[in-house]
Amino acid sequence: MLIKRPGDIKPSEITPQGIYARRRELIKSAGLLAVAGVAGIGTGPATAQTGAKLPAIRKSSLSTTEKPNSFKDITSYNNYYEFGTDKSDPAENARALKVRPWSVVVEGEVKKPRAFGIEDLLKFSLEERIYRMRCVEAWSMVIPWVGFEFNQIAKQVEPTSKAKFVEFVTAYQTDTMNGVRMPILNWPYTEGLRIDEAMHPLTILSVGLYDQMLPNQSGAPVRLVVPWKYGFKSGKSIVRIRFVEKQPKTAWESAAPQEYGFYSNVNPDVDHPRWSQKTEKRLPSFFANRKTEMFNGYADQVASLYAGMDLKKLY
Ligand SMILES: Nc1nc2c(c(=O)[nH]1)N[C@H]1C(S)=C(S)[C@@H](COP(=O)(O)O)O[C@H]1N2
Ligand SMILES: [Mo]
Repeated sequence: MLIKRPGDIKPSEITPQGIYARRRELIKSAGLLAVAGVAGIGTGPATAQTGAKLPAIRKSSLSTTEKPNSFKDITSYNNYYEFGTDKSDPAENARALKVRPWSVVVEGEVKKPRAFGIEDLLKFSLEERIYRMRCVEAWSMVIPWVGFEFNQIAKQVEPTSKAKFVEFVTAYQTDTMNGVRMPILNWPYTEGLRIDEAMHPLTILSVGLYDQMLPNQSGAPVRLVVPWKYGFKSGKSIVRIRFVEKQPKTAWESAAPQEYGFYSNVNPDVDHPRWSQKTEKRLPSFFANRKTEMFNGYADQVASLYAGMDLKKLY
């Protein structure tokens, strides 16, 4: 194959535009269109649960009162690079994702490691959490997730005193994900949180959107949601959760360490090396005329987690 190994790519090539240009180039030069075509199939029983109606869901006092984006906005403009790097790619290509059977293995520094089938996860008491979500690319949306607090999982597996961080590993399906043939990231996509961030009541595992099971492009059947951090911290289609002692390396840190830190808290005072983070466009508006707020507006709830830390260094 003509594809470079991830280590051969300069971080400067990993701009949204750079990825796009590279991909066009690769498709042309390697004839990958045929390979990419596998993502068109996949509407069999394996995906039957996606989109199914959820029962009446409790409302949460932790929801924003801002007006949510439409279901269509939320599911037609996505980042899910395993299915392509254009915002419209996941809606099209993630149809192939196999979401049943599904289980999430929870292991590492815990007293009771176990796997949770998706059926087990759906038994947690689900509530609606309407959150502002802010992408590092300076766009934002308001999204009515349905899910449960991550700390509910922790309660069941009982982390040991050595558990200082949590690593999240997402699905790697070489037969359904056309994007993983591109050396954009070290697949599978991984993310991490410090244990107190993971245990914070705002951190949820989401299984639904509005009154439906999560659409595939949104991270079916289960994804993380961390509303005070840039969107990439919210890993989609999670298969493994590890409680660990040392700070895990995340996929974006490995790809471009000078651009993406471990914490990645939304912060208008720390620009991305190549663009400002002071403002954002609230989709579907086209204009970046909205002021970005510290911790994406969740400072009252989470600022204390970072007391004494230099957030310009630890971005
Ligand atoms: N597995 C995986 N998870 C991912 C991504 C991805 O490419 N792969 N993109 C991230 C980014 S950059 C953002 S902004 C959010 C987007 O979530 P949404 O499309 O549901 O709004 O998902 C995050 N989770
Ligand atoms: Mo993002």
